[in-house]
Amino acid sequence: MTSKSTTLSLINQRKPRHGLSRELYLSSAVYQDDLEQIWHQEWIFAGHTFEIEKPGEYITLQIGNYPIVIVRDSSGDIRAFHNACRHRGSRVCSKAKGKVAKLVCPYHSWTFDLDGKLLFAGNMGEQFNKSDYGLRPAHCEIVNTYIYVCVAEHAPDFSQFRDAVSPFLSPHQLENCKVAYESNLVEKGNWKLVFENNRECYHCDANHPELLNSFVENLSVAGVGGDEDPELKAHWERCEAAGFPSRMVMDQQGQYRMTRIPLFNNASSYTMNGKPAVNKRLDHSSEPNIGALLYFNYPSTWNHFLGDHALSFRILPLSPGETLVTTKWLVHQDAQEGIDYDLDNLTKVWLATNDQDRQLVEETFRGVNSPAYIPGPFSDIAENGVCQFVDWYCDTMKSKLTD
Ligand code: 3BY
Ligand code: FES
Ligand code: FE
Repeated sequence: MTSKSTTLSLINQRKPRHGLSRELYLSSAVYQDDLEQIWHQEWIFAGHTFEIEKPGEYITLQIGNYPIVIVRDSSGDIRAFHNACRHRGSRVCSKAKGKVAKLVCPYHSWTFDLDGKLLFAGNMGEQFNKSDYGLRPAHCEIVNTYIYVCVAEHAPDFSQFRDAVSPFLSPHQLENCKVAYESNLVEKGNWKLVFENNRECYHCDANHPELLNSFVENLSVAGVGGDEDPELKAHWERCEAAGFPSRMVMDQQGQYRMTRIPLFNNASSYTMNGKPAVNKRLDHSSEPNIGALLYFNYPSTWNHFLGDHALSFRILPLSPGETLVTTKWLVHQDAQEGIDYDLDNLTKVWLATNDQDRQLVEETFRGVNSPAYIPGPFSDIAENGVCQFVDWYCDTMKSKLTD
């Protein structure tokens, strides 16, 4: 059997409302199929426009097998390129971020303009035509400062997601933000375990003491419902009256979802005491407590937006058993560290939570490694979100592998 039909039959063997089998987490053939069918096809969250504010500023990331560089060009536009030199293939930019006048390959100094054009290539002779060797572009779209990249030859439609998410994000004025702190964790677990873990709070009571000062999982939010919960309905109505789209929107295919939830005990931020960490708000509203807007977009990101700050999370698979989790704490660009916010106070809860989640993912990855592991059932009450993710994964893989 080819790897594709092996992956398909593993997916077809999954029992409804049960976890995935061990091979779907461990096998390098399945991992390659995940890359080819999902990571190399879908729109992947790369970073924020305000991370590359000035011409020549760039960030790099690895999307499966594809190294990518995203740069602001001299006219202020953001462009994504395959970070592989058109000479002999070296990565042109090897750092995570930087600022350059031109993109100069470290190997033989081929020099590309910020728009990707090849400007200089020494010793290539008379016949050599520089215009044939510009950097290869990747698809790039921006929605409310979120830069998304797609490495497929033909990218899927982005406009439906943009139209759905933009009204939710717009009141938060992300274009006035800066990154106050960034953390990068390599979790020793398959990327699907990382997203499964994120989609439930069944584990929160036993594992997230810091987060539970402010976060309470609304069980109807994780899955599909919501309207039947009077507290949530009242929260949505209050926030919408204040100009914040809030009522849950779930993509038909289940790839993305937005919803605004109330926090625990009237907390307004993810701090130890529930009070704002930053004394400059992102939005221009006088509504004292807007709770948290949550949005995820499979396979690469989940996000939280509060009154005083926002958090973006990006996951990138590194191997079957390693996933990079990048977290950014976003605050108003005028907020000054030490004056308007204390960095420890701002980051404490999610640094602790991320590390706890890393341990949960790693312990699960070790457990599913056992030949004796058999996928167990999901809770109908507390694991609808995980089931929704696993269903999306299986449906997506099935439809792509049978195309
Ligand atoms: O990380 C998340 O977005 C979700 C919500 C809080 C904890 N986790 C289950
Ligand atoms: Fe880039 Fe040779 S590989 S200049
Ligand atoms: Fe968690």
